[in-house]
Amino acid sequence: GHGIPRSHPRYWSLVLRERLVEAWRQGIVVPEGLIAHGRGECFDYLIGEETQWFAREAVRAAAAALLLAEHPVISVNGNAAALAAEGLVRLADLLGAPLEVNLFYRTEERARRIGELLRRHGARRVLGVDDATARIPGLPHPRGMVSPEGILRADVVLVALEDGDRTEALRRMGKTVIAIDLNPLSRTARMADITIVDNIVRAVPLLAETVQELKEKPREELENVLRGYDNDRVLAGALRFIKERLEKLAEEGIAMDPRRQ
Ligand code: PTJ
Repeated sequence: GHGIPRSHPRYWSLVLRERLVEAWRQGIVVPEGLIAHGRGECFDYLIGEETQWFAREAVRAAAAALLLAEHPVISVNGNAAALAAEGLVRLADLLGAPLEVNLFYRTEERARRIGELLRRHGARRVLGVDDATARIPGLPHPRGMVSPEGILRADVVLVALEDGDRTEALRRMGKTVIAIDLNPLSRTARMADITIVDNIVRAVPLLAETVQELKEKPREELENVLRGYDNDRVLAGALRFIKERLEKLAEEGIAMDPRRQ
C-alpha cells in the first residue's frame, strides 16, 4: 500500500500521485507524464476538483459522437493507462471499439507493457502494440506510428492528455477528435472537436455511463445532441467558470485560520 492516511485533506490527490509514480516504476508512465499530471492538477484546483457543467455537456456530445461513429478508436497513453485503465476498457466494450496504445514518447517495450496492463483489465482488442506500422502524415517517427486497423482508419478518436501537434495532425486527416484535457487553454483543448475539461479519473467513468445511457436512443436523437453542441461555447464556459470562481473566493476571503477549525 501507499500508506497515505485517509484523513489527509488531500487524500485523493496523493493517491493519484502515488499511482502515477508506481506506474513510472513499472515502465508504464514516462517522467514527462509526471510533469504533465502536475500541470493537470493545477487546473483541477481551479475548477474545484469536480466535474462541472461544461464537462458534462462535452461528455454527452462525446458519447453521441462515439455511438454514431463507424470506426471509433480509444487512444491510450501511459498516463491514461495508469489512471483510467478500467474505465477505458469498459468504454471500449460498450462501444465495441478497439483500444489503441498510442504514445508520444514511443518505445516498443512500453507499448507492450501498456498493452498487457489493458489486457489484465479485460480488454478484448488492443491495437498499436505490434501493429503500429502506419504513419500519421506530418509527425516524425516514432511519434506518428499508428495501427492501420485503428487510428489510421478511425473516423472518431478519443484522446486523453494528448499533445497539441498530434491532435492537429489527426484533425488534418479529417478525423473527429474528442479530447480529455484539464487545461482549457492547451492546444489540444482548442484543436479538438469536443473537449472534456475534466480529470480523466472522473471523465472516463462518466463517459462510459453516458454511452450506456444513450446506447438505446435512436440515431436522430444522437445527431441532435451533436448538432446542438458548440465546443467554443464549452471552452469559453470553462474559462468563465474559473474566473468567476476565483472572484468569488477572493471576495469571500481565502485565508484559513486553524484556530477557528
Ligand atoms: O505516455 P506518452 O508517451 O504518450 O506521454 C504522455 C504525456 C502526457 C507525457 C504526453 O502526451 C504529453 O507530454 O502531454 P502534454 O503535452 O503535457 O499534455 C497533457 C495535457 O493533459 C495537459 O494539458 C495537462 O493539463 C492535461 N492533464 C494532465 N493530467 C490530467 C490532464 N487532463 C486530464 N486529467 C488528468 N489527470
